[in-house]
Amino acid sequence: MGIRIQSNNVTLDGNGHTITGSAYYGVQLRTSGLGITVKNLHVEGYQYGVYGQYANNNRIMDNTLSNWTIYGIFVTSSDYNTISGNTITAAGTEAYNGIFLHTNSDFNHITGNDISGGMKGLAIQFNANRNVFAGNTVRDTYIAGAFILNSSYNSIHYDNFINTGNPSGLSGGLGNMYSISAPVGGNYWSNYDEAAEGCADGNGDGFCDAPLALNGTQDQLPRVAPVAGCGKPGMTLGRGGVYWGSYPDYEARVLSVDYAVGTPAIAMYAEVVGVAATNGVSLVTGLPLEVGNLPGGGSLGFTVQYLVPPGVVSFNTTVYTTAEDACGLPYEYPSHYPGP
Ligand SMILES: [Ca+2]
Ligand SMILES: [Ca+2]
Repeated sequence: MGIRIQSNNVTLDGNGHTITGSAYYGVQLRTSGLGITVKNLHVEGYQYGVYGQYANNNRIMDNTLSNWTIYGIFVTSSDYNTISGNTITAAGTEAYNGIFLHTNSDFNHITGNDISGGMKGLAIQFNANRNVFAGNTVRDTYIAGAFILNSSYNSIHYDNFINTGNPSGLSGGLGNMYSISAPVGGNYWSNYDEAAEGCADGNGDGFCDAPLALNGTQDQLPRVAPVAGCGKPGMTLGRGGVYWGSYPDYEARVLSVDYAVGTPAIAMYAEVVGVAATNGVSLVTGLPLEVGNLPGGGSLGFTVQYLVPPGVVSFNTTVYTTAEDACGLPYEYPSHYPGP
């Protein structure tokens, strides 16, 4: 036995220290574990690196799980957990899965992990639904990079699958996806990234022009090059024209201001969630205002209309936007909207 956590709202910060053993569990979350954080811990050996049962709303982050012999991270009947930034390395090809979401494990968010060895990098099985696996790298697995069995509405996108064979895919279940819409798209597959392997990118959009057939499904937008990870979008806001849109607008004192949101990294579903203004100026434009999906290096424009009281000749304004990064993690610019 390694470490068993039986209380809620506990943080275990390993601070880089190592626990070593060969028993069942390196770290075990039990008794309806809630709000537990396990981070910066090196778990060496054990059959299960981290094991959770009825464990919800926990964070397993930035740990190193090495030489586990059955599963790196195994959760069953466990929801809303964040599993991020872990390095998960199997003892050998006879170990099973790097991450295993088992029976009734739903709404887990798995990002930025580096998983290698074992039979499968990720397995989602037995009515485990609505989990997201994005921004991870899976390499050198014996059977599959990722496989979904009899589970529904899971999304596996924006990951790197390097030397993972190609029986990834699914069997049974509904609504599972190996790609979402551009600019995020699907996954990078090292066995489908060049013309000789069937991946041509004639239109230069960074996605293979033909989908990749997987077991029981497809990656609709396989990526030509590996992804670098999630990447907060790092949005910027530029101001364009300031003008009365029409004579009726002028008479009603409705002022239009053009803006453009730019980003060096992919930003999904960017939208304006709040606008603050001084000097009694109020907002005409309804919120939230959808900006759209921004590819990395791109920008999109939008217009905000203000109601300017008589006699006001200048005012300051702050536009608050939100977006998701390529892994679906929230991002706020320039900060959290404090409310009207
Ligand atoms: Ca290749
Ligand atoms: Ca293409």
